Amino acid sequence: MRLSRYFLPTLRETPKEAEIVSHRLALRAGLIRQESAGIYAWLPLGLRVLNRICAIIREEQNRSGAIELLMPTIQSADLWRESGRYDAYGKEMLRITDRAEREMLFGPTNEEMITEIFRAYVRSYKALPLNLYHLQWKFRDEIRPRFGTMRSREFLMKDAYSFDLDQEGARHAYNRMFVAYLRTFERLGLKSIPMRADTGPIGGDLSHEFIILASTGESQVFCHRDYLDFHVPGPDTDFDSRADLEGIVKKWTSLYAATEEMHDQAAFDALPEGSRVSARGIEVGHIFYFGTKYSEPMKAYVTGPDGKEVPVHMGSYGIGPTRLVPAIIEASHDEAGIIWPDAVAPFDAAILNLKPGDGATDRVSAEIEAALGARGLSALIDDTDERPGAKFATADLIGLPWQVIVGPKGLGEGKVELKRRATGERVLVSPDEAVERIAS
Ligand code: P5A
Repeated sequence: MRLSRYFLPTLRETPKEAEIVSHRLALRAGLIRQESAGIYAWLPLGLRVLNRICAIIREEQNRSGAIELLMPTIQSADLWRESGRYDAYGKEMLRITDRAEREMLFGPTNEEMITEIFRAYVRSYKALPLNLYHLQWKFRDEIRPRFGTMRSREFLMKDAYSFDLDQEGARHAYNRMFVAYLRTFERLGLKSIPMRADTGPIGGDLSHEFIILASTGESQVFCHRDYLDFHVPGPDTDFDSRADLEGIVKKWTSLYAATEEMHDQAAFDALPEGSRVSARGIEVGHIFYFGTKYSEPMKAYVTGPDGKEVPVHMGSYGIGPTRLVPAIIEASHDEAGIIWPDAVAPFDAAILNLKPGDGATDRVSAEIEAALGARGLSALIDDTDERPGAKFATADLIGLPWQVIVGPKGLGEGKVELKRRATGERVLVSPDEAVERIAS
């Protein structure tokens, strides 16, 4: 992709309204634009990151056995009256009336709708276990939307919903998501810690928030330091093995870890002093087991092996992709800008053509892009007529993992400069060698 033909509206000035670094960098690097309070447009570069995050989330959901569908954003109020949440949800729910005066709403979550879909088709325990998920926009009329897409009113959520015959089955479904979340956040370059959490308006009594430690996090959290070095299960994890998953979850819940609402100061104080971590955290995922809270009032019953009808046991499991973008920036940046982890970078490399219009720099820049493309990697060529200094600053700001600097002087000796954004390390190499190093 050539920058001169792309749409990358970067800002030189630091936007005044942005209080935290991820919000400042997301605006300056041209990832997002605020359209109303807590409502954002995703600009091309930001959308590429969001799409890569969603792709990793999908892979790990699918690996764990969940099945993707897509439910609408607009829901009927009657559905929410069945569960009793229409009134309980309060002002956070955006209520809408259609032309026929029917009461509708912009979904803040989908427990009711998925329960309606389930009960319409499933009658027997033989269809279980079942876990259905989607990636869909949500709206919550938050009192204080802030920090850009970290806490917005309109936001993307991956929400999964599990259905099981009994509590034991539901526990396995919970463990599947628990492990899938550990893997997902690790692949996104983040260290997540599952913490006992309050269930709020979703309900139930078993719940974990997945927290990323960050000084700008909105929640106060408490945990044992050893979690920071725990091993995350590999891709060969057997998601059908109840014993294996139980073992992993036991280990990951064996030490103290709680959000402020669930904090037990005495238990925390009992940890050796050097093991106590009391820090700010960002909630990037939240999982719930709530049994028959929705299936009973909404009559989602299945016939068990003994011929008896029972309400199905459910859980729900959320990840916030539009929150993950700033969470990753909080975890990975320096004074010059963003440092994208390889797995989510909007392009794999920036090619800085220091003299556009020069036959050799144009040709070599295009050749490097093509060679990277042949290896399944993407590049953004800066072919604008900005000064080299401005090109370096933009490249550091947008934070692609590699920079290939193509100038007439270096090319005279058959070399380009290759810079690793994360370490600042630079080497002079041939164009072929640069491609090899980026691809390896
Ligand atoms: C679980 C899935 C739920 O809504 N119902 C379906 C359950 N859980 S939750 O904790 O309320 O939200 C799940 C995740 O969504 C993200 N999130 C947000 N992201 C940006 N702005 C917001 N205002 C916002 N609210 C929730 C979080 O990542 C959260 O963990």
